[in-house]
Amino acid sequence: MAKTYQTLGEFIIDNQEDFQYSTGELSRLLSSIRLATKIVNQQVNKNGLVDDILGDVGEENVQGETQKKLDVFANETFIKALTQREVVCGIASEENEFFIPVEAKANSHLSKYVVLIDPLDGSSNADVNVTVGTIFSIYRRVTPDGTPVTIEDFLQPGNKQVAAGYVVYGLSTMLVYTTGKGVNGFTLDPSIGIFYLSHPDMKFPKDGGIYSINEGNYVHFPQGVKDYLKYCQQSEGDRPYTSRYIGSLVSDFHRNMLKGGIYIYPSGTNHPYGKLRLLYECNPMGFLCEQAGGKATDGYQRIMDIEPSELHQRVPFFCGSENMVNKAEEFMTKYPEDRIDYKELKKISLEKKE
Ligand code: P6P
Repeated sequence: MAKTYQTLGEFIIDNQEDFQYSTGELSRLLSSIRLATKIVNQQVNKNGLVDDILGDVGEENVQGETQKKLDVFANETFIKALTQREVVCGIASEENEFFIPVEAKANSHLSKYVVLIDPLDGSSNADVNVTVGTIFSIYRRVTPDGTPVTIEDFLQPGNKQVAAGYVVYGLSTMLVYTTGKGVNGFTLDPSIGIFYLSHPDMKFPKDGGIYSINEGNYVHFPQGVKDYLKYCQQSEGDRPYTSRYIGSLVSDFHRNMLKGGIYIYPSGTNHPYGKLRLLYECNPMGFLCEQAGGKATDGYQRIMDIEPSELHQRVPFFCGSENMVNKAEEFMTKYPEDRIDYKELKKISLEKKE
């Protein structure tokens, strides 16, 4: 594919008019994410060279996971980049228990966007030099402009997203995002700190031969997942399926989008609602997946139609090549008792808050 030499900055501006009511605010928001990505990339690439950035902070984040310094650094970098440029009115992060309201500076105005972010997804891989990523999701606020954000601005279904993207800090660093007009990938030239359009109009193959799942949890899987895995492993003829699992959603998703495949993190006895978070992992990756012609569900229903009930809510996640997700769902729907009732979860959550 010929190198287009179009930079991410030019692409954002050139496509600004695609976006309704665009006042340039979304473009500035995306540029803030671009800046933070470059700063985080620099630290990620120092792995093993800089003692003060590796290893555990020792504290636990809201997920009960030991926070690694790189997690904390990435989180602080994205929050700083987004708040200093006043391009958002609120931020929610995997690393923070509560959302962060952003106050407008003197004689300035509050942005109409909120961002939800997983600043360093798969960070446990960082210490062993395996690819990690960042995931972000952008919404227009639903409460009145100019007032402080509320939890309602964050608890929106994924089908209301205005933009979503990920960064994969791999052999090269790529930023892949959508504003609802397809998916485009940009590769960083670290020598000059510029992202170039390297993967225009990315598409999930309709079929694929890769399944990505942590088979170490096999005994905990719902029966439908066990049946689907057996289907993949016992398929006739030469083995059309292979298992590839990096332990980093962004990396597994990125490879499956380029080659064709399915990523599954199901519910199970060890994760009753799955492990992945709906708002800042599954919805943004689901938006990208659908925009690239793939399919993203919880094994039964479209992930982006789920009504969220909690900021750090977890859901089962099936995502990738459309025909592979459809086949997995054929097995899942034989067991309706494993389907999650999100309306009931929302009701319980509201009752708890009263
Ligand atoms: P497990 C990383 O923590 C993450 O959220 C995803 O990036 C990754 O696919 C998954 O969890 C790995 O979880 O339980 O297989 O280690």
